Amino acid sequence: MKRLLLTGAAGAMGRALRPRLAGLAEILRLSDIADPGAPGLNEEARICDLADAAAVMDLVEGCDGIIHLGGISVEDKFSKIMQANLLGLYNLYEAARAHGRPRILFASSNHVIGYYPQSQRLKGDEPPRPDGLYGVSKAFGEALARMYYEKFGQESALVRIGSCTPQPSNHRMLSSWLSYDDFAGLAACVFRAPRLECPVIWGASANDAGWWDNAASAYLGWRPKDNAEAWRAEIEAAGPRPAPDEAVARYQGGVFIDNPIFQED
Ligand code: NAI
Ligand code: 15L
Repeated sequence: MKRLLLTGAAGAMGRALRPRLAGLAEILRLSDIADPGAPGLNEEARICDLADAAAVMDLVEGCDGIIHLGGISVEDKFSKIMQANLLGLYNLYEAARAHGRPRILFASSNHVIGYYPQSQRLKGDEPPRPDGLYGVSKAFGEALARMYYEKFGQESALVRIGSCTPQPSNHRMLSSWLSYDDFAGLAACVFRAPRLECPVIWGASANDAGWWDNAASAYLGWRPKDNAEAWRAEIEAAGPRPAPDEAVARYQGGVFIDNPIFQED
C-alpha cells in the first residue's frame, strides 16, 4: 500500500513496531499526541489529539490502512478514557468513512474479557466481561467497528492483544504474551488478505499455555511463531507462582481485576 497510518507511534508498542512495519507501505505516517520522534526515510510524523475531530479528519486523509494503537492503555479516570478511547475512536471511524474506508487494525485488549477465568478457552464470540472502564472502552471500540462494518462495509481487525512486550516477564504472560514480531506478522496478514471483514483476533503468540482459540480468523493465514514457553524456566526461577486465589492467577485480566474505579479530581 502507499501510506499506512500508525497512531500511538510514541508509545511502547508504536516505538517497537515502527521498524517492523516499514515493509508494509511505501510511507509510514506516524502520529501521537506526544512527539513520536523525527521521521526517518519513508516516514512522516503528525502530532494529533484523537479527541480533535478536525485534526483526525486531516490525519486520515490519504491513508490506505490504519494501525490504531493510540489512546489510554491502562485503567484511568473515565474523563481521560472517554476523550481518547471513545470520542477518539468515533473520530477515527468517521474520518475513515469520509476517506475511502481504509482497513483498520484496532488494538483492542484482553481486558474486554478480563473476568473470564483462566481455565476457560475462549473463541471470541462470548459476551464481553470487561474488568474495568478501560476494558469497557475497548468493548465500545469493538462494537463501534462492528457497526461501521455492518452499515458501511468498513473492514477492521479487532485484535484483542494479550501482553505485547519485549519478552514475557511473569507467570500470566506465559499465556498472554504477544511478541512484536508476531504482531508485525499479523499486521501483514490483515492488510494483505483478500477478505478481512471484521473478525475478533486473539493477539497472542503461539504460547503452549495460551487461553485463546483463533480458529474463527484462520482464513487470514496468520501463524504466530514465538512461544512464551521459552522463558518459563527464567520466570519460575525469578519468583513463586502466585497463589491460586489471587486475581492474577484466577482471571484472564490478571491484576486489572483489582483496579478500583479511579475518581475524577
Ligand atoms: P502506550 O500507553 O505506551 O501508548 C499509547 C499511546 O497513545 C501513547 O504514546 C499516548 O501518547 C497515545 N495517546 C494517548 N491519548 C492520546 C490522544 N488523546 N490522542 C493521541 N494519542 C494519544 O500503550 P502501548 O502499550 O503501546 O499499547 C498500544 C495500544 O495497544 C493501546 O491502545 C493499548 O490499549 C493496546 N494494548 C496494548 C497491550 C500491551 O500489552 N502493550 C495489551 C492490550 C492492548
Ligand atoms: C493491556 O491492555 C495494557 O495496555 C498493557 O499495558 C498490559 O497491561 C496488558 O493489557 C496485559 O494485560 O498484560
